[in-house]
Amino acid sequence: MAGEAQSDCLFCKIVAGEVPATIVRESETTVAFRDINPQAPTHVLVIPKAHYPDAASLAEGAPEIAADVLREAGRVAADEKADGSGYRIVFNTGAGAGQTVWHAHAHVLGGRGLNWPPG
Ligand code: D5M
Repeated sequence: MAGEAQSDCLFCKIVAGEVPATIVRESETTVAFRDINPQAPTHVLVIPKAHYPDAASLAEGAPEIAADVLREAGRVAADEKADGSGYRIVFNTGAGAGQTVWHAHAHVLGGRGLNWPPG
């Protein structure tokens, strides 16, 4: 069923505490933790605790949780003091866009200048 934990999902395992992560924020519906391969001084992933494969399916299936993810992303940026100079929230969607984990996640990137267009 939509939103149910998947036994083969890395981020579901982080939510369950079965895989370690450096958690920086948690809410009733979300977890935020540092990316294992940071691309900027601030690089935090914000995920819904419920399993949805990407941002669009999250927004379709649980729009209130999609909003929670965005709110928490903003709070991460503020906690990290990345909100003054600007930060980016990225949802890679699909293999061609670089998505490698099929559990919706917002990358929060900041703490350095960010080029546009992205690569
Ligand atoms: O982003 C998936 C991101 O997940 C990528 O930047 C690496 C990160 N990652 C992978 N495994 C871990 C663990 N165990 N902890 C923290 N971060 C992790 P995508 O947009 O799907 O490429």
